[in-house]
Amino acid sequence: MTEAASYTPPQVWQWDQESGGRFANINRPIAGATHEKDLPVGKHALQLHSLATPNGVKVTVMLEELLELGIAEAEYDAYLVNIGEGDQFGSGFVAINPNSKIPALADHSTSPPTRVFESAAILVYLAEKFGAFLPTEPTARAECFSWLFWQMGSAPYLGGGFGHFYAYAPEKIEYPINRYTMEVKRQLDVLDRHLADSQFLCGDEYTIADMANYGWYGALVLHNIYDAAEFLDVASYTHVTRWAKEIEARPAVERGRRVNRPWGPEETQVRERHGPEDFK
Ligand SMILES: N[C@@H](CCC(=O)N[C@@H](CS)C(=O)NCC(=O)O)C(=O)O
Repeated sequence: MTEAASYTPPQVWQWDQESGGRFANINRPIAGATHEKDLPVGKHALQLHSLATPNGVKVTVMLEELLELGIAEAEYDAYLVNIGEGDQFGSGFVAINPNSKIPALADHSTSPPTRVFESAAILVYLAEKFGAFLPTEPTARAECFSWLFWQMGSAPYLGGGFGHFYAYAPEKIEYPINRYTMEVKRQLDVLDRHLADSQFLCGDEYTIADMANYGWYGALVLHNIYDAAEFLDVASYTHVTRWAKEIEARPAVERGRRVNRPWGPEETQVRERHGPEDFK
């Protein structure tokens, strides 16, 4: 093992604003708004404020899947939240998500509007509102919730742990990279073993659990996030790859991945989405 720089924690931790790293300019040890800024409100009942990261894509995929089923009430306005610029700390955004993270949804079909934050809560809210992509039979519903919340508990080790130390930290430190690589490979193996015998995460029914897990693990095995595909040997997780490819071939997923995406080829970006014409 390589030598890590020694660090003796002080008695009481102090915020060092110069601590560096890719997200140093937005990381803070306090919550709340930094500036006054109202959110725009479009013409549809559902107002999404998001960005096409793995957590954001889960929700835009769900909304596009609902529209694909012909549910017109699932039409939505999607506004871009530039987290690198600190948009998530504007007063309007904090009012719908006190945790200052995308995605956040406001449903204006209720009075006052219903706010929903945390991607899994949004997926469940939409699934229950429209009666789709969430089994009603109790055993199947429990399996769906299990894989949905497995994803919510697991992905922070992938993103905040592995991704941070492998790709974003100002220096490569062997200890955390080893620790989180071990965990991410274990997670991929959990999925791979399960998907060896199952078309989707909850049997042969495509559900919000697949959408949530595809956002993260689909990006990992198909899109080389963190530039780590080779390092993690993602190609060896053949069942995860088969499952992710099957999901990615769905037209709603193709559209959902593009919404609120300010990067990649210009013609694939749909920075704001207000109707189907935005995909042209
Ligand atoms: N558990 C949350 C995580 C959301 C999250 O971490 N969002 C990130 C982008 S993927 C974000 O908004 N980060 C901005 C920040 O940390 O200031 C969810 O699933 O909705």
